[in-house]
Amino acid sequence: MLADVGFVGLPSVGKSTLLSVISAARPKIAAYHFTTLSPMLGVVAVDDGKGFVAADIPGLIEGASEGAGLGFDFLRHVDRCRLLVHVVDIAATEGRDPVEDVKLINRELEKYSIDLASRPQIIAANKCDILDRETVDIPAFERFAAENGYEVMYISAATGEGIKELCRRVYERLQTLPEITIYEPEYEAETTEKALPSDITAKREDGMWIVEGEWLKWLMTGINLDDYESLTYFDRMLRTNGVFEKMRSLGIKDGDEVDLYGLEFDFVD
Ligand SMILES: Nc1nc2c(ncn2[C@@H]2O[C@H](COP(=O)(O)OP(=O)(O)OP(=O)(O)O)[C@@H](O)[C@H]2O)c(=O)[nH]1
Ligand SMILES: [Mg+2]
Repeated sequence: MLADVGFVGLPSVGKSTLLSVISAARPKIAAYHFTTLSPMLGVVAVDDGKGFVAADIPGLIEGASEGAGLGFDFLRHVDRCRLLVHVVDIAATEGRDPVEDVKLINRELEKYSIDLASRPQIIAANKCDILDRETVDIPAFERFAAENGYEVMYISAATGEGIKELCRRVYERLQTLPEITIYEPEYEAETTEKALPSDITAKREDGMWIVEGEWLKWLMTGINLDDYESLTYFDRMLRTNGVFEKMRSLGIKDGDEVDLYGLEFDFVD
């Protein structure tokens, strides 16, 4: 089952509470950070038989892209989501600034995948039940959202306020969004048995690293370099199979020029 919608946000903003009130899923909910350790899906029903699938994932924090907190390996669970519900603690219960929180999460998403970061977002401004308008500058939050084109819905996962409206709106938005296609060649399993991703060689010619390997060559033949999804897939394959790590161990450093069967780029792990 694939999720149509993914919940993103800092720890303890109420992502799991939200999933628990809109679906039959029973995620763990608690007042400490990183309560959710692995993604969870829920089927959300919106009036007569219509609905969508939502994925609750662990909280992201600053530096998640470098492995801080739980890192963000689980973001692949929302890779195919057509819409993100960005949950923010609008009551600033931990003394944070909701505008900065939204910016922080979006920066981390961008570091993971520009593609994922550019998916449409609805901001679910949660914990409205305990919002104190004297301490939180709501007009400033509204201005920030308007300037960035974010739709904001004020909710309380605790009292149920605004929850029905949020679900309806998510459903409506989904109707206008195309399916996400992620390029994955069908012959992957068969070929990977023959060669290992780590079997690569690197030699330096005129300041350029020439990197070669059977698995790499096989991967390259299935990639359409003009297609963004395809390149994203390629990057992910190299990353998850430890090829960047291996390249580093062969002496390749940040900023070095690399040639992979004609694909030239500056190495940045
Ligand atoms: N007052 C109030 N508290 C809420 C609301 N939503 C969630 N909470 C509380 O906030 C705390 C964190 O909620 P979770 O749903 O576990 O938060 P999360 O975003 O899933 O957190 P992680 O899994 O750690 O990323 C819990 O104590 C919830 O009871 C809300 O709308 N109002
Ligand atoms: Mg959670």
